[in-house]
This record gives sequence, structure tokens and C-alpha cells, in this order.
Amino acid sequence: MDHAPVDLDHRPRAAGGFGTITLAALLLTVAVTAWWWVVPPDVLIGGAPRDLRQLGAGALIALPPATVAVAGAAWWAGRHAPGPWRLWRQAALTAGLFAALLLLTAPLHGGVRAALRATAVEPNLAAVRYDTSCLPIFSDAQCRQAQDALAGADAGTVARAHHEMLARTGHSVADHAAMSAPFYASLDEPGRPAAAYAVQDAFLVLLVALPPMLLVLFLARRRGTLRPGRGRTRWVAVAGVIVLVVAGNVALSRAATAAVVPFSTALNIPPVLTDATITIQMRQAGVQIMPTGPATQMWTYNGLFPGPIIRRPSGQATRITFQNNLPAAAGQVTIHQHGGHSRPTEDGQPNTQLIGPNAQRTYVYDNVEAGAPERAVTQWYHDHRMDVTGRNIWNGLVGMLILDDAVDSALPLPRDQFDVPLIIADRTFDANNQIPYDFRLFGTVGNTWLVNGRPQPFFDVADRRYRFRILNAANRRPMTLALSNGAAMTQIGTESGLLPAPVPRTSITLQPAERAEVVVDFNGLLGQNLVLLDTATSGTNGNPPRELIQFRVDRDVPTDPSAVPATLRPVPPLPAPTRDRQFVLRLQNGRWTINNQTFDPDRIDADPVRGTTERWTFFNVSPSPHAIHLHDVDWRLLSRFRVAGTNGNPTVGAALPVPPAEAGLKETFLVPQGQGISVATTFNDNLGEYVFHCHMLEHEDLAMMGRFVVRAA
Ligand SMILES: [Cu+2]
Repeated sequence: MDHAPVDLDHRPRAAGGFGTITLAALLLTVAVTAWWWVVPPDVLIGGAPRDLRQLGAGALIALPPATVAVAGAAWWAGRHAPGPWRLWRQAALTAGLFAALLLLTAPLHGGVRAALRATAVEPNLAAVRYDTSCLPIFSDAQCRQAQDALAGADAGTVARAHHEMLARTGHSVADHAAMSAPFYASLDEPGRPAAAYAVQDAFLVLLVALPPMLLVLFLARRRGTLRPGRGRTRWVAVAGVIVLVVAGNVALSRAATAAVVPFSTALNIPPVLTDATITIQMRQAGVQIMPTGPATQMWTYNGLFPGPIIRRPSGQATRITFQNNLPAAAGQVTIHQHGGHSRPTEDGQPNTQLIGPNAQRTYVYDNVEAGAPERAVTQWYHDHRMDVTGRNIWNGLVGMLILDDAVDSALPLPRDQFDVPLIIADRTFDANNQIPYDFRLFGTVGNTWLVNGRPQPFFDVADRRYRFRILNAANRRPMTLALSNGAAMTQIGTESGLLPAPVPRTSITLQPAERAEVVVDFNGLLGQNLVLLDTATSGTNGNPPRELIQFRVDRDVPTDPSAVPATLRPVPPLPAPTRDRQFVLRLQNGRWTINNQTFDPDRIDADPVRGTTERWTFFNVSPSPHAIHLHDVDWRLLSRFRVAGTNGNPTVGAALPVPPAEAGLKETFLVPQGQGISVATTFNDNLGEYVFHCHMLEHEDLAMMGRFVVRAA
């Protein structure tokens, strides 16, 4: 290596000192970036490749273009680039050649991505289940608490417990992997041009290559192989390159993850099925969720996401035949009519009465409650299969079900086209607009919010009242809804129908599976645009509120016949409870437990007698909130409180206020960490077996579920 200063204004030698340094730096760069370049981000967990196979595959594929690029650049620099800018020219040419070669080898990328994802994701599922990495929604203290709770368990213990759990529910880890692999493979259908990946990859490589390039410049300067040039010009050039590379990455990553121009597509309103006999086909279908790029391959009801809305008069039986034409990877499925007072055989049990591949099952919903028509209500139907509910719902098996009755219809609330469903859920889209599912111990969240299955739609409204039936259909994400003008929404209903009286609310927090029916009055806002926000994550990490849907008040109506009465619908009387049960929610050995136990189909956790009233108290001493969902009957919230005592023996501490919006009937309740709730119900309905569980779906899939059996008096 030649350490002597070189007069770069003269014709240079082909491979002088700076050339050697540059060559070494570029090889280092190639090695560092290889895995990043070739391994798609959705295969990575926690930002690192899972194993050496991925690293090796990345390096192998990066090597040929890198070698050609370095050789070509050295040749060119040695002949044609005299002067102080030779180093820069060399770097720029190397980058350009690299990008061009990536483009030329683009078809290879898609295949490698598909192969890596198919082989890497599912076999690691069991390991991922015990991933303790924290989501941004948790505080550092909560993360530490979770990690402490898991620290005591060795991997073998955790794995054995998991195997036992899977075995009890009729699954093995191998089954699980085998079931899911074809689904992930099927996601890699041609859509986004391979060249688009390559351009994006090239920018990624440049981003990573930038620091070593700067280091080379610095070293060359120090060693005197680069003559001091015009300093200002050089650093302007440095800044220019940095800006270009960073801007390219930002632009391309946005284009790749969510090519969404806010409020550029109209609100999707699913078709409404009203017949007494309905057939719904479950199948994989491409759904055009993103306004540009390929359709998203999803598991759907009738090819739709969300599925069709089922709207029926209460008290009239509805027979729905669900045909399982999903890919074999889906395995057996089951459908829960969430909120319904269904008989046990019709409730969508998680581990029995399943619908196998290419089989079908007819569910009969009586829509009757204690012998009378059910209260009018916004319910939903979704998959409930043990272990994989999170995956199945994430993949699309979700739809809304509405029951109407005379009491609700007699009120002057907005109706017909002014009565609008808003099903909100989050998903993470990859560069190909697909949504590979990534199981997380604390629950899987997405980075793109969807309203009725579309990102950031707009909805043209008249200057009058609208009734919105809002469902949080997310796997794990709680949402806090607010209007951008700060105005109050009038909440009129919960998961179990109308409230006793309307409640004005400037923000409404919904846990997964919770519903809120609200009336929004657009009167006086003609010509204005309002946005429904999720403010739940704003304030942390400086995130702005998420903009979910834009309401454009684009037309005037002379009169608004609707109104929100001062009283809506009384709740039925609740007799004094005659039986108390207590349930403690914990995180133990990587599993979410209820009274130190996970789901066991052979164990009964509560056996209430029909006709009696019970009070159930839940204590949350785990490091996550939970959303407790109780099947079959509707419940009343008696109290919220802080947990006192110890984690081993929690007791009821200081009372917390019960919000007026929780004064109605409900079946899904938030239990924040360190807090508890008491709820009560009269088991006045069906006999038989039901489940209760956390509705944060990954908690549920880790078997945070119990069984109760309603016995005859
Ligand atoms: Cu939970």
C-alpha cells in the first residue's frame, strides 16, 4: 500500500492507496448490507436475521453484483477520474453499478423473498411466541415487568408447557407450522413489479453504504492520498448525497408500506344480507385494500373484507351455512357470533364442532334472549379456532351482524343510509401489499389503520345527524376515538345495545371487540371536513393522532328528522348476586393465565345455575391490559378498582369511577394492569357450555381462556 501523498491533479495509478482502502471498505459494506438487502423485513424478528442460513443466502446473492461493481469502479477510477473528486466519482460509480445490477437481477429477489419467508416464518413460530420484545405502546417499566416475569422460566419449561397446551387443544407445533406454511407461500403472488423492489433495495444499500464511504473519505484525507480540495464544495456534496439517499429511502419505504394518499378512496360499505337463510363461503381472495399495487390475499367471508353485514330482525331465527373453502393451511375453523345469546352448539366453540376443509356447517341463531327477542344490537361474527384465532382474524375472517327490534326502531335515531357501520382494525402491509401474520406475546399490532377494510377513506355526509356503529376489530390495539374539531360524539350504545341515556363524549376508548354506537351531528358544518382520529398512541414518541376517516360535509338538507332522545332504553333489573367468583389475570412462564391456569377443555372454571345472579371479579396483576369477553349473556359493570394486596393474593383496593358509558349492558370489559372490575349477570338464558377469555387475540391464543357451564336449577 502506498502511503505517500499523491498529486491527484496528475494522472493517477490504477490502484493506489485510496483504491485499496476503498476496496476494503466496500467489501465490508457489502458484507454488512448483504443480509439486509436480501432478507425481507417481515421475515425479521426484532430487526435481526433469524439464523445463519438467511445471512449466508444474503451474502451469496449480494456477492456477484458487488464484485462486478467494485471491479468496474476501480477500473474506471484508474483511467478516467483524475483530480480531487476521484474518490467521490469512484464511490458514486460503485453505487450506480450496484443499483443497476440489482435491477438486472430483480427477478431473483422475489423468489428469494418467497423462499425465505416460507421457510423462515412458521418454523420459528413457537420461538416467536415467547418473544419478550416490547411494543412501543408499553412503557419501559411495563416491559421490565414482563421480562422479569418471564425470566424465571427456562426455555425448555416454556416449550414443554406450550406443547402440552397445543396437544390439549388438538394441535402440535409441527401441525401449526405445516398448516401455515402454504398460506405464507401463497402470499407471494406476482403483483408489485420486481424492479420496484430492486430500486428500493438499491436505496437501502446506499443508506448503509453511506457511513463507510464517508469513513473512506476521512481516512484518505488523513493518509494524504486525497489532496485537500475546496472544503466547502466537498461538504456541500456530502450533504447532498446524504439528503438524496435519506429522501430516497423515505419516499420508497412509504411507497412500499402504504401507498396511501389520505382520504383518496370512498368509504367501503359491505353488502347487507337480510335473508333468514344465508350461505357464506369462506375462501382465500385478493382484496384491493391499498389504492395502488397488488390486491391483498386474505381469508374472507364471501371474498370480502370485512365480510358481508348480516342484518336481521331480532327474535327471528337466522340460519347461516358457512362453507370452508379456505386453503388447507387454514385447517379447521369455527365461527363465533360475538355478542349473541346462541345455544352452546351454535356458539362457535374453539375446539369442538369445527368446520374442516371443504366441509360446511349451518349455525342457527335464534336471536332470542331469555325467551324474548334479543335487544337490538351491533354484534359481529368471526373465527374462534383455538390457538389460531389471531391469525385467522388477522387474515380477514371478520364481519358485522346487526339485530333490529321494535324498541330501537321506534326511536327517532338516524336510520337507513344515515346508519353506517365503521369496522376499524390495524394491519401491517409488506412491500407487496400482503399482511403476513407475526405472533407476539403481548399481541400483534399493525401500522396501518383500516376503516371497513380500507386505509384512510373519505365519506361524504349531509349536514345532519348520523348513527355510526363502531367496532374495534383489531387483534390487540386499543383505540381512542375523537373528532378532529374536538366536538363531542353522542354515545347511544355499547356491545349489548342501547344505553339507558345518551352520553356525550369527546373521546371514546375501545378495546378489541368492544363496540360503541354514536350519533354525530354534522349540522352547521357544511363545506367542512372532519376527521375521526385515534389518539391512543399520540403523545408517546411524539406521534401525531392517527387519521382514520374523513367526513366531508358536502350537502345541505333542509331538515333533519332524526333526534337523540334524552332516554333511550332502560337496562333490565339486576337481582342481588348470590354467588361470588374471583379470577386473577397473570403472566406466568410466557403464558397469560386466569387463576394460574390456561384453557383446558376438560376443566370447568365456573358452573352457575340457570336463573341465578353471580358477581365475577377480575384482578389484573399482569403487565398488560386485558379485554375480558364473556360469552352467552350480557353483563353489568358493578365497579372498577385498584388492585391492593399482593400479586400472589390480590384484593379489592380503592374504588375507581365507573364511566357513564359503561352503565349499559356489555360483554367485553377493559381490565387495565393493576386494576380490577366486578361484573354481574343473571344466567337467564341457555344451559350448557361456554367460554370466557381475553379478546386480545394473541392472549386468547396463548390460552387465556376459561370455561363455564350453565347448569339447570
Ligand atoms: Cu389479554
